[in-house]
Amino acid sequence: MASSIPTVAEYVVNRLADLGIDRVFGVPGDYSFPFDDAIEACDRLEWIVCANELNAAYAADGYARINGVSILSTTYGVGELSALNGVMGAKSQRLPVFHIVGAPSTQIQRQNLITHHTLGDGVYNNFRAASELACCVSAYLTPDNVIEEMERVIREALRLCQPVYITVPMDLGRMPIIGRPVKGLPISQIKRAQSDPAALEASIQFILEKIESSKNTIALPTQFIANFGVLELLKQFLNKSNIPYATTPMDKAVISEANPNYLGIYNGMSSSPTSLKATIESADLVLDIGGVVFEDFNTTFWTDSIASSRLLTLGDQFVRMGNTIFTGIVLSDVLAGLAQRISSGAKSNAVDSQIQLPLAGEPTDPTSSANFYPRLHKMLKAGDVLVVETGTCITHTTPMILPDGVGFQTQTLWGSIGWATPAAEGICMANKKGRTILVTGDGSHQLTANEIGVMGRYDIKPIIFVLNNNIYGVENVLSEIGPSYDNLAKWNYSQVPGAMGCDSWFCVRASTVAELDAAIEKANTFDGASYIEVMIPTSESQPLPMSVQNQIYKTNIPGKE
Ligand SMILES: Cc1ncc(C[n+]2csc(CCOP(=O)(O)OP(=O)(O)O)c2C)c(N)n1
Ligand SMILES: [Mg+2]
Repeated sequence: MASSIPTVAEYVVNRLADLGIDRVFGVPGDYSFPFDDAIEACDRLEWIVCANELNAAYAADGYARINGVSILSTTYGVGELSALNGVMGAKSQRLPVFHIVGAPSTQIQRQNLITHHTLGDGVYNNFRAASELACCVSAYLTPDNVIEEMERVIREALRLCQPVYITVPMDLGRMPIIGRPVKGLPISQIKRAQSDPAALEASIQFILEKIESSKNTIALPTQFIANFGVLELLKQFLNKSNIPYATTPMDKAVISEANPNYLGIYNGMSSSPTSLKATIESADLVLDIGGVVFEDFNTTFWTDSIASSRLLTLGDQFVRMGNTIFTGIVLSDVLAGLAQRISSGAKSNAVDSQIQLPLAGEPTDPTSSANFYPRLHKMLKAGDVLVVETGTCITHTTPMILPDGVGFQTQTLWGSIGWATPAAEGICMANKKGRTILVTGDGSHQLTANEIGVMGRYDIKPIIFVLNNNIYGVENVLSEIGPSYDNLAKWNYSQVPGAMGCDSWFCVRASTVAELDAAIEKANTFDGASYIEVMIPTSESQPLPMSVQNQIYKTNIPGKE
């Protein structure tokens, strides 16, 4: 910090850095200069200046998925509003992103001066409600409230696992704080919330009894377990109990898929293997650990059917089975109690489900989904994180059984295309264990491809596959006519990194299986970023037959015939 007494802005960024954050994603702006300068001056934080605020928000989302928490810095009005879609996505996916925003000084406000980034109406809080909506809690800082306010918002962000909105007028941001600064702990050492002891004991007892009296129990662990920082407790519980588990697409690979107890992906009528739907829906007891999102894309249009009398949810601050509900309890305590007290279960007889997809295709064959995905699967190894965009790539990658230690990140619920490219940047910066491999459709990539230049600037080394089918393929499939609005502007994708200054990147277009094999081999050994454009026939994306579309859109919407 610049002086012994930090300014409000310096205090904020340093207090957040205490949580174990080493970068800030954002775009600077004059109202934010107090924050921008404080970030620059903080030797624990690196400024990652993104191509725009939406990209920055997606990158902060990605970084928080691996690191547990992140910082996004934008300027008043024009900046914060551009970030909103991304921050809202982080809210829906339950990620604590601290969104810090500088505002016009209170001197400007008191004089009622018309100033830039406003509506010219002399109102300075027009955007507050919009930004607040994307967060679980907000703070309006002054020199004398900043210490307490930071403790409050950090606590709430971690308790609720959602974004926070923090703003300060420029003049106040540059003033020294009043009071005694707090030196915080890294998130791994913070107890995020506490349970009522009696409710906790009753809920654990209830769960143990249900498991004890069930002949076959199946667990559905969720991504939220990782977000809440209690993955190790989940692993202890499942390892000790030997309860078999599956996940929904949104929760894929939250724990290892290379385990005899792993059953597959529960996705309603598209479950993988197909028999898994019946296996889960006929189980005596299904343990929803963290709160499964029974959403259309996560259950193939609500074709899930688990009787509520057999579904035991270990939720965020509650446990529920039918009408029995325990409240005032937190997941970490419930899982810790279960891990400690569950009886050891017999080892499963199931065989290790690791399956390598057959490598289809002759060297001269044109590239296609049929020959691309098995090759993608083959290159994966422990430490890798696969980041997959919304689009046809998600349907192909969801059923893949991933090797031990391979992570999988997607934005199933919020589903904002363009997310994956900047999110891969944030994930790559947080992922110290291995490679970050992005798979994106071309249409999605066009929304946020300018972030490639930022990746080059900060010298990160992702492996990027852009699937060029020249169409919004998945939309075309879902449309009965295959409309022209799903066609794309033709880009020469493999030239994009070069144009954006990524001079040392390995960039190539693969049109045949031989070219794809050579590209993957090079990416596997190259000490640098790789960008591989894979040609996929547009003809793969044919509209689904009307009968199937009717099934998707009408028959399975609850309450409709
Ligand atoms: C921000 C946003 N805009 C529009 C959509 C609607 N949408 C969903 S998937 C998709 C097309 C994706 O196409 P592409 O990335 O090329 O993947 P493909 O299916 O062709 O492999 C669109 C436009 C969305 N989900 N998010
Ligand atoms: Mg496409």
